[in-house]
Amino acid sequence: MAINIITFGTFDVFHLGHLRILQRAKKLGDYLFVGISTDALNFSKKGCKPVYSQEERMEIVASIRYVDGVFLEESLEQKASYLKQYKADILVMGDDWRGKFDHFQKICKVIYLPRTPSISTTEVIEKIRR
Ligand code: C2G
Repeated sequence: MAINIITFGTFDVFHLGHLRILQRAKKLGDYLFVGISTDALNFSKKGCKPVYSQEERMEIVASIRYVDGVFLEESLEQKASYLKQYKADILVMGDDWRGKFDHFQKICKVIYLPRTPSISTTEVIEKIRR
């Protein structure tokens, strides 16, 4: 039986940290599905609009060779239904989310992978600004 992996994120100003979590997530199974935070969800979480629109972020992530499908994550509360819809066997998140998704362990396995050090969208934006 194929193993389905699912992960979520904004993936704004796509960088190596994003690429590496997708690569490592894909290695854990056969199919990788990625929920991309909508612009509205991002605004509600972080109080600002992403640099790239949800359509642009979806198109970029969908083109990554480790990714088999993308969809929009409209709200954090719908996570359980996304996990069921995509028949997820494993939910992968970066360890900045450690512990936050443990309650989904009744639906699927939950794995937190270490973040790639020293890179973030915020830092890239800061570097360009300077
Ligand atoms: N990431 C990483 N290394 C970095 C930066 C990010 O491994 N240096 C991972 C994060 O841990 C996350 C994924 O890349 O798993 C996407 O990162 P973000 O776009 O920052 O995602 P976020 O806004 O935290 O959205 O429902 C959960 C949210 O949608 C997660």
